[in-house]
Amino acid sequence: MSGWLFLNILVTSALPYVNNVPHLGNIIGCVLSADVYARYGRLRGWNVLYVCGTDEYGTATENKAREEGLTPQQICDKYHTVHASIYQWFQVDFDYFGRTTTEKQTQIAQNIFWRLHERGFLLEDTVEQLRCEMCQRFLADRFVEGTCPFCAYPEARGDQCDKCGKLINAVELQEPKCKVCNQTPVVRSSKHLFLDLPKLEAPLEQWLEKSMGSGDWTANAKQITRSWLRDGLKPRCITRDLKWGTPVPHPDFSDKVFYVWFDAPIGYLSITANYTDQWEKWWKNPEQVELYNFMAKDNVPFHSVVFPCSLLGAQDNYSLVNHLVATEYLNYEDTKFSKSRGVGVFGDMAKDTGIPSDVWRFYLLYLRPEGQDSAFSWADMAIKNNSELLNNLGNFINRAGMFVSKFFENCVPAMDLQPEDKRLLALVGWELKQYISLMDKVKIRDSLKCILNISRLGNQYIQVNEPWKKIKGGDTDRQRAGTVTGVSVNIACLLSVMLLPYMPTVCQTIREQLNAPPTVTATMLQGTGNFVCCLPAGHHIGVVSPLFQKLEADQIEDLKKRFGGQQVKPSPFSAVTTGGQTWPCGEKVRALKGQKAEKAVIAVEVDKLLDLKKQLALAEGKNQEPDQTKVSSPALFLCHQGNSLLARNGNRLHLCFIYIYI
Ligand code: B3M
Ligand code: ZN
Repeated sequence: MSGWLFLNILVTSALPYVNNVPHLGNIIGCVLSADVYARYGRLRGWNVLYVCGTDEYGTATENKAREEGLTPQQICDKYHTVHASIYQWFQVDFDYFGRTTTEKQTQIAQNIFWRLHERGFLLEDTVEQLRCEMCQRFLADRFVEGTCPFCAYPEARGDQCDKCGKLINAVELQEPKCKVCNQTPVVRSSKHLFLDLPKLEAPLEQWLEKSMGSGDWTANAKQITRSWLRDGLKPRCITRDLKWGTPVPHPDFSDKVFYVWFDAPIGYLSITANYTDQWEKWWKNPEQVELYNFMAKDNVPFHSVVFPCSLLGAQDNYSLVNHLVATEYLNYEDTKFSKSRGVGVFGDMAKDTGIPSDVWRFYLLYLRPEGQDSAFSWADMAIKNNSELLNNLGNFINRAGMFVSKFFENCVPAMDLQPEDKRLLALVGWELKQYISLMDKVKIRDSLKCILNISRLGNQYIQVNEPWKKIKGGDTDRQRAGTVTGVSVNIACLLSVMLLPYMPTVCQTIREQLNAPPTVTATMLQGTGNFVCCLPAGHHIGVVSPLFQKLEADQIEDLKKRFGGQQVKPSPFSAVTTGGQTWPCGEKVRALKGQKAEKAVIAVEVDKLLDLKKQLALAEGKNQEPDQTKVSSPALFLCHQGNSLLARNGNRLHLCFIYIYI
């Protein structure tokens, strides 16, 4: 946030793909992070609009439909509901959670398309592609298999060979086969439209300089964007030979749809349009709107380069991103989340653990991969719950409330502030200011620490002053017990306000227990940012009870077994097992193949190996095309130092993502 001028805050979370159940990494990467910021903005009294929705078009949906024997529309309907209910359970408070398969999406996407066309920002080119006549469709690279033209491996994919690791152009595969029906596809050339990014590069750079200069872009977002620009932009194909997509309105391309990455970000606009007729006040009003885009880092180039170019080229005074907030990756225990391998905790499982939604939110936000990768761990979740929530935060708030109810008949006592109390309030005030300035800069994980610091200070204060002893003493002691109790319960009240973005239910419970007036939020966070006494002497509080429960070791072991996917079984992937010997990945694959291991087991190792190769190639500055299905990349070769990603060997790493998605 730059100053106080902009009070219309438009918050978006990357639109999750509809065809999967999101895992914890997906949830913290976008919807939950954006939710905390949106809630914080509302707390501050800003005019916030938070929109999100499911990203529903594309091959992945078509394939899922085939897999489940449903139509693409049925798949979208089914999984849209799954997503919506997961986010509801996590208390993600969207103003509107929509979807991309709507009439408004078609209207707005086609309008942007025509404007780009009229202004000469689209190019035509012919592309050679494989087409399966049996299935009557062009084959996405991942849906064709054949013999590798380099190493003759018979099961090479259309984009890459799993044996030699070389990138392949699908039309170069020998004896290609359609993965769905096993027929031989034919090479067809097809005319496509490209967004002329080179022509838009100058206005883009001009705008980026301004936006990055005044907005809060995370370091990774700036770096990924700059690495794209450094090599110069190339025209980008925006059409695909598919059925499940927004139709291209141009008569020469009437059998095509838009490429999902051209289409999906337009979803932000159409979802808003489905929410309100006034959508243009948000999306065509750059002077009065501050736009915050939340996402995981693999989505950055589409939000900082491709989509802004579409909007700039359309020349319709669109609001462009002012703050691009990208997380690093959340890993699961010591590995990656993986849908295909069933590893990790998925959104629909969280509620079945019996651990409250607020505790899940707390732990994910405490871990938020802000600036560097982090890892979810069951054991650590128990530790953080027991130490930070139960012993620190919950303990302080509960003691403060209990003193009022037990020693002062539910009535906040008179306070006569001594230097020691004033010192405490100054420290609390400092943490509050810190919280506000970190939140303003979207440092969500860091500002959570301010809350925990305050309750730690509060616990020490109670410990030193021992009101439970002083209450039994003479008048002076009793008065001192009163002051300490009154100060503590007011700090507890402040904590409830600061907690709201993170733990909305707990916040509400504390307020009920303290019988806090509804005006507390306005008083505490919309004013000067100084600590204010909201529960004056004489205020009656409600019924106080503990806020958190201990997570026991055996309980967490159980949960890990039930919900941890393959991690808990003795796994051939996690440790190197063969003969107790340590195998580098490549050897391991060969060994497994030698042992005629299951295809799926080998595939996992091959995946790891390819990932390593990819990281290495990136580290060496080679340009590779990452697999668009990857949710996260391993931190194996990456370490984070300050603002720059460095390879372990000290080479500067130019991150470059090129996604081919059809
Ligand atoms: N659905 C990719 C993802 O979920 C994509 C984001 C679209 S944002 C407009 O990572
Ligand atoms: Zn086929």
